[in-house]
Amino acid sequence: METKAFQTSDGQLNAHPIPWVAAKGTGRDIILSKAEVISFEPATGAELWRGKHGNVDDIVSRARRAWPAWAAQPLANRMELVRRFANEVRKENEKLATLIARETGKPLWEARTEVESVINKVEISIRAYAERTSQRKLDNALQGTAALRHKPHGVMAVLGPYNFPAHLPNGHIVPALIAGNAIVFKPSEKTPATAELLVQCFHKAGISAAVVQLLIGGPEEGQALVGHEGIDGILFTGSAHTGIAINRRLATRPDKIVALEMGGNNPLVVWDTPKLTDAAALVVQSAFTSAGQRCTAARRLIVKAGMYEPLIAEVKRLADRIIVGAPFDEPAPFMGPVIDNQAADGLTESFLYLLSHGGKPIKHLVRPREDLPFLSPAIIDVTAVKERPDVELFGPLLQVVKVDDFDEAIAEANNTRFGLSASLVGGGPGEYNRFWANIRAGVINWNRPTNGASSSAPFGGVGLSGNHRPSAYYAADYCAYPVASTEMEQPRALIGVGLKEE
Ligand code: UN1
Repeated sequence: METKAFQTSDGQLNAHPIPWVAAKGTGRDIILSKAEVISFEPATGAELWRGKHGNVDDIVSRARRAWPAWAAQPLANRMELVRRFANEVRKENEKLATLIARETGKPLWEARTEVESVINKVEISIRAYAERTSQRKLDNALQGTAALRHKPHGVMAVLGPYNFPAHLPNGHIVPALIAGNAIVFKPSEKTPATAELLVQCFHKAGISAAVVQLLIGGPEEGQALVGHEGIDGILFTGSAHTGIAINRRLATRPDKIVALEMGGNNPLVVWDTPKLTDAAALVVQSAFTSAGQRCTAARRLIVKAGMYEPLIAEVKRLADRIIVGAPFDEPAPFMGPVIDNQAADGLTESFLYLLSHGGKPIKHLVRPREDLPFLSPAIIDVTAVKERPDVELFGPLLQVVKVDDFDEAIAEANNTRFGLSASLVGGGPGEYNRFWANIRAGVINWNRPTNGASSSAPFGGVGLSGNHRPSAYYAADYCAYPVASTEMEQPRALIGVGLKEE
């Protein structure tokens, strides 16, 4: 199987000839139309939505004009308005869940959990604002008062992903609004319909249409937005490929705040445990939830040699039972298709690449229909693959590595430039302590899946997974900047030394 070397502007990222899956929006939507974004239902191929590309200059200048009044509102008003937004989403919950399911292909039950997360994010963000960025009087007894207060940056660009088209952009938008920023939201060109409905909920809640605006477009609009003088910050969730391009573009602009939530090549280590069924369930949940399209999905299963046979047998048995289906199928599927045919092609190619480089298939990647992006969960033992490509394979493809001792397991787990999430399943407290101390990742779990990170905790990673601006609970930190002030009602000063006699 011959794979094309992938040409990218950042060279080293894709030095390996494995395709960089779902890295950029160059799908058929863009090919079909340059003036319109068209989204398709992955599960049926039917067109779902189309809309004209927005005008970046117009949208940004409208946001700039609206921002000062929004920032000048009392904080309590802004909090009240985002709470109203939560109510609007609650009213539209079935409509929004149905739309997410249609547009991403994820099962309806899962789309409903996404809507719940959107609603819950509001109270969490209000708490986070108060805890992380509220006003504080500082101790400064003899020198007047000293205060710590936070100011919004101005107009924030939110660039969203397609895997959680409502929840993840919302996790930037809500904290940024509370802090007093205006928002230009550019969704993934694969999920504009969900974005449109989300933005309507903000407007119905009474937030001015100029304070939260939708920018429809493809990579061109994304790039124009990132480089726009009227934008004060970029809050991005997506691939490392695009995140690095944003970072490079703004390398000479330290004045702009950039928060990058990128991918992972996340390890799940299985050590000694008598609870095989639970261990297998954690593996399957971590690798195949959302058809593997989570930044936190386990990509690499690292197993102790002695556990290998029984664990893999149990994982395979469970994976064989997974129902792959359309979002509204009955009985409900565990997972839907991947986002589009291009992504399915890339994953198929990656699987074949690993096979032809010494990978041993445990469960083949099957694509029942050539014209639709449904993929079966796939598992491949890559222990014998000499150079394992350290890329994020964004789909239901789990690579397995067998190791002999715990040091080797940790080294293998850390054998990545990414560092988003990692889990240890089994082992005792001593092993977990070693794991926790030595693993490089922003989410480290024990006997829990690699995914499903709490919105009440900071969410981000090290290495290529982010730029040290964790989101979720810590999103408040990058939505406002601290201003330290010392203050007195009257000027009072005296120079005590170094003056000539009068
Ligand atoms: C995941 O667990 O796969 O609110 C994503 C957030 C995080 C996202 C988690 N809970 O940003």
